[in-house]
Amino acid sequence: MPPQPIVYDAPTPEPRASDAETLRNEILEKLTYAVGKDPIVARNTDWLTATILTVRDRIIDQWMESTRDTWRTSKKRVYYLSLEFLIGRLMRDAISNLGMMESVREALASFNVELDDLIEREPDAALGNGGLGRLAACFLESMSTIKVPAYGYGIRYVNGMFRQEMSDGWQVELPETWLAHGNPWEFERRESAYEIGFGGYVEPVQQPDGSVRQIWHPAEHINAVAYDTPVVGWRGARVNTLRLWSAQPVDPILLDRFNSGDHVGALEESARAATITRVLYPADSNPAGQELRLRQEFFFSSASLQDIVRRHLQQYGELGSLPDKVAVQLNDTHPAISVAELMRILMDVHGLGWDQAWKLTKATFAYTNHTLLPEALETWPVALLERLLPRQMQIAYAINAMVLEEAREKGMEDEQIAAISLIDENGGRRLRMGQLAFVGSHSVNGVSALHTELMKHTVFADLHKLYPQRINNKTNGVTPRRWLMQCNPGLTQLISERIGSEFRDDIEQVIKLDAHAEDKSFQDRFAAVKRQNKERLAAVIRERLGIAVSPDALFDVQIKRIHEYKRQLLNIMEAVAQYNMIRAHPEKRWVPRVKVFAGKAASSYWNAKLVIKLINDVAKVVNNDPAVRGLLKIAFLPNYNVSLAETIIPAADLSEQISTAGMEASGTGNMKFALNGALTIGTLDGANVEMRERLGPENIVIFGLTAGEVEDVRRQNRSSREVIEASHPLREVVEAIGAGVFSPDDRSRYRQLMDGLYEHDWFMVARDFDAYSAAQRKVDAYWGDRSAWNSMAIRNTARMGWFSSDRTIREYAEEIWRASHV
Ligand code: B1N
Repeated sequence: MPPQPIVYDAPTPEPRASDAETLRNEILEKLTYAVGKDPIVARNTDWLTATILTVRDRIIDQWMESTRDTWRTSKKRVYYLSLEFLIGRLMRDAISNLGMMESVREALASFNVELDDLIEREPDAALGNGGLGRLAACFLESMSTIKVPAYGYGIRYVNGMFRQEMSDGWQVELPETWLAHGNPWEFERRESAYEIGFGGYVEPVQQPDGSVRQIWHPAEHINAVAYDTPVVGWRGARVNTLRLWSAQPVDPILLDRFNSGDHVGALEESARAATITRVLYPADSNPAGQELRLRQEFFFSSASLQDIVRRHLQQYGELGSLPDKVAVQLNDTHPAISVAELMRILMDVHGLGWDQAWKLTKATFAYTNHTLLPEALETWPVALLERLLPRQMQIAYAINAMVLEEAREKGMEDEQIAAISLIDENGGRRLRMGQLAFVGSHSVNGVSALHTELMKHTVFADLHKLYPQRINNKTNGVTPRRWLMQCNPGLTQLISERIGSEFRDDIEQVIKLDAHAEDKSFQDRFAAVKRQNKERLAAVIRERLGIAVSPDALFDVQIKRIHEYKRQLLNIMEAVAQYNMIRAHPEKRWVPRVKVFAGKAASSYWNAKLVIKLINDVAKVVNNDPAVRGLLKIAFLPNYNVSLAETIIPAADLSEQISTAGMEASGTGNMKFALNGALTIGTLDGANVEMRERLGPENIVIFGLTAGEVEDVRRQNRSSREVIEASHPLREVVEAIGAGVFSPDDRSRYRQLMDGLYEHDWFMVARDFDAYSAAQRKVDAYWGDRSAWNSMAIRNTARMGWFSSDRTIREYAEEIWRASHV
């Protein structure tokens, strides 16, 4: 296809003004003509839609300008392929980034509508599980902010992350329907549709020049239709696109089957297509090994690559320059099949030879690893791939042969070669997606310094020997717009009063606050902001749980997915120990604490669900025991999501980051808390290690085994029995929970969970217990000197600027993508 000429001086509408008066008129116009509602009967959801449509117009002006700029300047485009984008609500983010907060508020007030009420009405776009999906969302925002021309590519799930309710303290999962009232942010692009094949066979076809081309004849075809959402950077610097694919049948209805009376069969294809993009797999850090998941992965990979190649050809007319103009980042192995699919597109569709196709593929892709948990490393049965994606499997075999040949030439032994092989031969042959992504990329990165080092010595040890330059580190970050400026306006205001406003444009400037950490009057103001945020959270806890908590207590928070390695169990067990101590020693001066938990468990993860129940069981006893005198309160807030995090994080005094060392790749919640002035209690795991370096060891409470020590204990296969028997408080807790003290309705409910700690303490809950307890008492002591506490809190905020996703993205842009940015 010859490149289409692009006309750059095409007419554009006048950019919209954003004063309150103009906004008022336009909101009314949208409400009337787009929503079709009379303001007399309009509800908040109608006003919300009208407001979003009004704001959206301002974004579109900048969106078109950004897109044109990339065409005009021939800048390299970055494509972030991710099965998850946990973007949450978009309206406040957009309004705030466009600097329209006050004018929108004023415009709405003239109709007696409260902007904050509308903000609360917007559903969360929960197209992700946890950290990995939220990281993708922070990255999108930062790429717009620092002006990297970028696209996010993912799936438009009809049902995102499930809604969590509690029934008698147990988690129940309900479908989440974020699209129920329509989605005013998205643009359906019917014209951007691609056919995605599945199944069928591969036919070698002799070419006129004597070469042989493999032609895939899929048995099944499904259309991928694009839905675009604009992503606004800070001060509207740039607007990038989040392009989500929806599966649609090629033939919506098979008329001949319908006419012959087979009414259900006539819609079969339609139903099969719809299934692919219907629901997000609610699995965090453990793979969902079903065929539908593989279909999702290939579906969005293939659609994205076809789109990328089409756009490149349209502008440049040839494929040799692909890696100069295109960088594709694979967010974990979920899009790893892309390596084989791009090879197929280059060779079978565009006729490139193997060597050139391989060179271009490797130079185009980069891969981010997010976990080392062995059970989380994706592999797919070769038999399934041969049936569903026969050509891609053939290519994977050929890649494998080439890599193993290279390894042998470099003198590697059989054992090492087996470790490198893309095919896992142990128990049914499976394709290892991590290995495929590794060999098909020029860069492989971990998400914290520790995690990256562990990658080199564990899963990728042998590939690292073969390609020693490939592994690199990019420590995660979070966007300070959402995670400071928007969620904590009080603190943001206070900071700018003290050090000026430059930090809004360059978050690393918050370091200037450091000089004010010992200033008593500033400490008081800092504490006053925290107190206000705690009052807000206390109200939420009262409304949702009927539990009264005092904002004067220390708010101790653990919010994240429920997982054994994250050790919510350690936290609640320590709370039980504290409960025992308060009752045993009523004469002591205990620090009043509110323990806040929130998080979802994967639907099939029994132990995680049991821990939720345990937290609720312990809460019931502790919260209602008069002997506790309100000194300890436990609150499990249901349905944790991005919006709830935005309420909880600014209100935290203490952030729990207590994973078994070596198991949390990075963590990003840890960064959000510290940025908002919470002290961290944590292990030397993930990014906690780098936080300690930047905060100074005196401003973070570290405890427990190191990753190396955990490895030693495991290697020696040591039981935790002596540990439990040697610690009186620990033994008391294990025995009480195990005997059913907190579950009188079912005394054996936690028996196995507690028994397991003696011989199978894989997560070192027992082994780290005393150290954790001691660390908590150290926190109590710090809290006793409130001025010292406040100065630590200020230093946390001041020194967290480096953990901005702007910094992370700058590193990706310079060191991996070689893409332009500011
Ligand atoms: O990715 C985050 C890290 O900060 C966390 O430490 C890490 O646990 C998280 C399979 C995952 N790793 N792996 C996943 C998610 C969904 C799925 O289906 C694995 N999530 C992480 C960002 O780097």
